[in-house]
Amino acid sequence: MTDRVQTPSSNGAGADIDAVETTEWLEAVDAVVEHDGPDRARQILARAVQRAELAGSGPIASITTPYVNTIPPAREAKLPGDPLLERRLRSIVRWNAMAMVVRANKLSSELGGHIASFQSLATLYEVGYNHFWHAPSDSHGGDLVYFQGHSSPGNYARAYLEGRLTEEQLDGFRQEVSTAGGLSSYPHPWLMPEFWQFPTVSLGIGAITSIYQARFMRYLEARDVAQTSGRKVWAFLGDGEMDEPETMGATALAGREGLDNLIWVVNCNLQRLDGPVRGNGKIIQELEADFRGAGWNVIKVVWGTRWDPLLAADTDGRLVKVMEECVDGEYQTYKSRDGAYVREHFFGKDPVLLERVAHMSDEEIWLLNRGGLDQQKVYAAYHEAVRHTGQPTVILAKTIKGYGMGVSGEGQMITHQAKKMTEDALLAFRDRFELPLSDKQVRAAEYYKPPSDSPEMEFLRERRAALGGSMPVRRMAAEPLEAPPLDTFKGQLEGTGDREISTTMAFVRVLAALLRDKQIGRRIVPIVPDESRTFGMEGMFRQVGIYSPLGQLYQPQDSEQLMFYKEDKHGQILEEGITEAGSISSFIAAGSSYSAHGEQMVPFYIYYSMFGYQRVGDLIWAAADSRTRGFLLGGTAGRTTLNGEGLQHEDGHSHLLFSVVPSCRAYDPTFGYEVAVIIQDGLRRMVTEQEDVFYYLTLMNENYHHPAMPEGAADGILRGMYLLREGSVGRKKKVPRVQLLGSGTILNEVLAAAELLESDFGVAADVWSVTSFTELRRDGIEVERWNMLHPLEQPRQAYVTSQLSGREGPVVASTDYLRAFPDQIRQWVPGSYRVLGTDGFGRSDSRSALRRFFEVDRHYVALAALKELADSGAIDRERVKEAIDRYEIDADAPMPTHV
Ligand SMILES: Cc1ncc(C[n+]2csc(CCOP(=O)(O)OP(=O)(O)O)c2C)c(N)n1
Ligand SMILES: [Mg+2]
Repeated sequence: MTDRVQTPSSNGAGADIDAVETTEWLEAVDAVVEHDGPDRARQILARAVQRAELAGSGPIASITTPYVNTIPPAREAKLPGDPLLERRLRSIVRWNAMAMVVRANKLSSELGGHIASFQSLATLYEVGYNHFWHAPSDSHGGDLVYFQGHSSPGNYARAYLEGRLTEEQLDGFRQEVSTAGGLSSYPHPWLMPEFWQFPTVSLGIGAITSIYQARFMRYLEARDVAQTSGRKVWAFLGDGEMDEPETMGATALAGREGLDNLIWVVNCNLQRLDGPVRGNGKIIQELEADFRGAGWNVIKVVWGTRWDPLLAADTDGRLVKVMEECVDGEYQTYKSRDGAYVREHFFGKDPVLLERVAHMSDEEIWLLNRGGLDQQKVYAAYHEAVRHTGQPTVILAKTIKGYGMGVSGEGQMITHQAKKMTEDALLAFRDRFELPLSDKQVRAAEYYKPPSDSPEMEFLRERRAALGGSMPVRRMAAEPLEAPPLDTFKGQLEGTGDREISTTMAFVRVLAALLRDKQIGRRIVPIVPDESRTFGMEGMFRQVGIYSPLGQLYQPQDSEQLMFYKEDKHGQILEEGITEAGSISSFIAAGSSYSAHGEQMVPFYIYYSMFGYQRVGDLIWAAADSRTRGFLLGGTAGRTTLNGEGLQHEDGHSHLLFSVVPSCRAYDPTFGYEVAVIIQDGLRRMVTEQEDVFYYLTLMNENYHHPAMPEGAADGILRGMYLLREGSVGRKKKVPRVQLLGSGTILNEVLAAAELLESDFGVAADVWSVTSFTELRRDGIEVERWNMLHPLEQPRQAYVTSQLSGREGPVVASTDYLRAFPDQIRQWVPGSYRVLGTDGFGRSDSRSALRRFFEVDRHYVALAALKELADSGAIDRERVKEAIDRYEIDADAPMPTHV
């Protein structure tokens, strides 16, 4: 979409404004080549190119520019207002952020917290707060800022000055259970739903989700759902965080789609937790090349204003040469020492430079500041970033980790984890930032808030009022929507008659019906990572189109066909390509749109179940924390149902993984009507009631008949189980009886087992469809807890118990998942309970061979039931052996987990 090496200054370059001058230059090059050879020409041109880049030309021939600021001083927009006042305000924020961590750890050092990271970030945040970030208001939709997770004390300190948090709340930092209104360690919408918008502390997650957020804002606009232009997404990332694959993994998308509503600020304090990020290199230069290659506008903010005269005088390039030769490990060490050390070890690398700074005192050398800590440089960078068009912008800001912490951490290896400050360091901090605190107040780490009518407080209020109010702030709900009634999915409720279909197909039909729905249709967001054809969804390409900001610039190969591949500026499907991390990021953006944009959207993200939680579990956790609503569909699930694909594809555990997410409702439906009931009720809960839950449904690709929905089944489907088949023998005479449980495709094996038990062994079998062992367990846990806490009251009964008690015979469950999955309900099953499951690595074969191998097929279900009956004395043991022989079961086959 954009020229990959385009920069602000090269915008519009092209027309030759002086052809004669150009010819002279070219002739000069020719002459050099002729006299001194091409090597000499390269040498001269490299110097000339560098000179132009230093003047702010942007990159010319290479992908990186010299190790100086991208914006030359002459082009800087000037910070409006009173710089000293802003410094004083920032110093107060710095103090309070530090004090809250120090105070919490005086109480108990087990609470933890971080001081050093925010101290390196303070200027980068405060310039944003004072001049750039719009809160949502009548005149602006609001910018979305992804704050760095472990710098949260900086945000709390700001909120305190703005009157949003009290001192008691600051003192409740990291004490959310014992203190009313205590503050969460990191940004967690789940814990502070009116404050934090985006969970960022798991490194890399803020990065990738911010890209897809910016992209989703474009989508909302293209789909005519919301006006999002003029709003920016800002993400603050650590330089160490850049090593996470999630951080850099989607930068090309942002470049390709020209997301100029996205601004990343990388706080290059040169350190991560253990030590330097690139001790032997330079992180800023490395990132510059990476981002430029990905099509981003790169703004380096390396040096502060105090360096400007030295750089201006550096006509021979000696200073820049030393700047480029120094590695980050050295830059870190300089800032942990003093001016004399910097003189000797930095300027001392070149005697001419030593000479050049001879007139400066050690103190003056020490005060040579870094760009990311200089409000003027930061302001200029932000000013350019918000105006840049056609590309996302990354600001690479050089700072100092633990800035101001002195002996307690500045530039020190151990600074990341420092949560205490020595008294001397506290006093030095006070002096350095000129805070009006007595020694006693300093020693007690008292909070400081200037009087309400002080210039600092007036400025703070005036700026935030001008920018629409306080930030961060999170919207908890949007306009409720009506969920379509259940008969919208009539086709699924009535069964398939003679036709055999899969639950995936049933789901696609449900989705198609939703897309057609007048109320909710345009709010549905289908998300697929290159698997539409696998799931039989390719018909939707043509129907609703694949979103592309460019539309379709080519005639698709299959254009003659009815269902051709259609990209469209207004397309509805997010066809993400092969990125599950990107897809789940889109899921988060869409599923939290009610909050970020005040518009409810309903994502349906369908993928190979094995490449779901297992692959992107931490992002799923972030989705839950974000209070995301929507549907995840684990396609072609089960360890024996996706039979040909083998070990890496066959999922026998995604349900267990999802069972750990408190806000996830997970189901393993067998029939189309179950899929319809679950989705309809999910919509009701999410878009009408606006509960912050999301759904996980497993879908299969095995075709079979789907019956019509039995009367009254809906409640049981949602709660987790209902009786599907009543044993037919034994109505008149007394025969042994069993209760068989199953889910997903294996429920069909269970139904077949019931027939075998009746016809071959005269045993009556009732069959239950268990749509969610996980929901049943949740209910059981809650009931058990209530009973424990209310010993004198009438005990309540778990739903499983209420269904199975009064029914006769042992209980046997079989599913396409590990035994631990049905085992979840064991303690609420009355009487004996035997579970079968697909423990072990998957492999390829026919479904029946695999089900036999994993011992979950109809014959094993029958065998297990007979064994339970024999153990209870209801039948003879011989009958169990008879089943083994009749069904040709190899009693000495190895455990599937051992092979
Ligand atoms: C995925 C993940 N891994 C590890 C951590 C633990 N952790 C928190 S901060 C940090 C170092 C961060 O360094 P950097 O990104 O440079 O940020 P800085 O604090 O220097 O600004 C680590 C390892 C985490 N929060 N998330
Ligand atoms: Mg860092």
